[in-house]
Amino acid sequence: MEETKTMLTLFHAPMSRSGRILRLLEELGAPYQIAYVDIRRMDGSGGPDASNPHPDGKVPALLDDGALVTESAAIALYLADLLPEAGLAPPVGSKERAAYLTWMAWTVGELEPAVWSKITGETATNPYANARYEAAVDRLISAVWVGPWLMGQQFTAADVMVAATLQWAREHLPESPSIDAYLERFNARPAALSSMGKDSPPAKANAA
Ligand SMILES: N[C@@H](CCC(=O)N[C@@H](CS)C(=O)NCC(=O)O)C(=O)O
Repeated sequence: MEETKTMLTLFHAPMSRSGRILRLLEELGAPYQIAYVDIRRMDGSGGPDASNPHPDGKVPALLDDGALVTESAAIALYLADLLPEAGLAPPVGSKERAAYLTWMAWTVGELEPAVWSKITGETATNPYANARYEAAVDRLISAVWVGPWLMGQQFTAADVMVAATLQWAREHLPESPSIDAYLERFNARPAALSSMGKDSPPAKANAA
């Protein structure tokens, strides 16, 4: 069989959505490099970085030997399928793929917008936004209550997407021992420590 050689580059900014792809790469055990880039931050700091190939100057962006993938969910799907031996994605064509793809799309299509509507206060003034938020919370809690992972015993890239979102969104969600226990399980995995250590660029050695 022909060996696939791939050079993956993750364009990453500390404390941002690219952290979940960094975590996924650590979970996958893939050889990759990180290109740390600047981004425009909500507090007005930062700005688009000329070295970032993302068309909107955002992160994450992934280059695989010149092929550019953007959008967290697309990158996560791409990577987990690229490295099937890591076992983080059910095989294409399998029935397990149904739930897996659903969770992937749900994270960016429902969970994230629901949390944002809570953060902006829209849930307090707009009943539709509030109902959408409540539905996302209910679905999340009933999934993680069963556990240990979204797809039962199998930890998948969908858990990385959901749990990494929960890491920053936790304070905007209701009290729930099930969510907390799910996050604890996620944070106890070995890749948690290694990805955390790479979130910021290595400090430059002090001049003697
Ligand atoms: N839908 C995109 C969102 C990416 C995104 O908004 N990333 C933020 C960081 S958390 C960013 O790069 N912002 C810079 C900007 O808006 O210019 C994804 O999931 O990849």
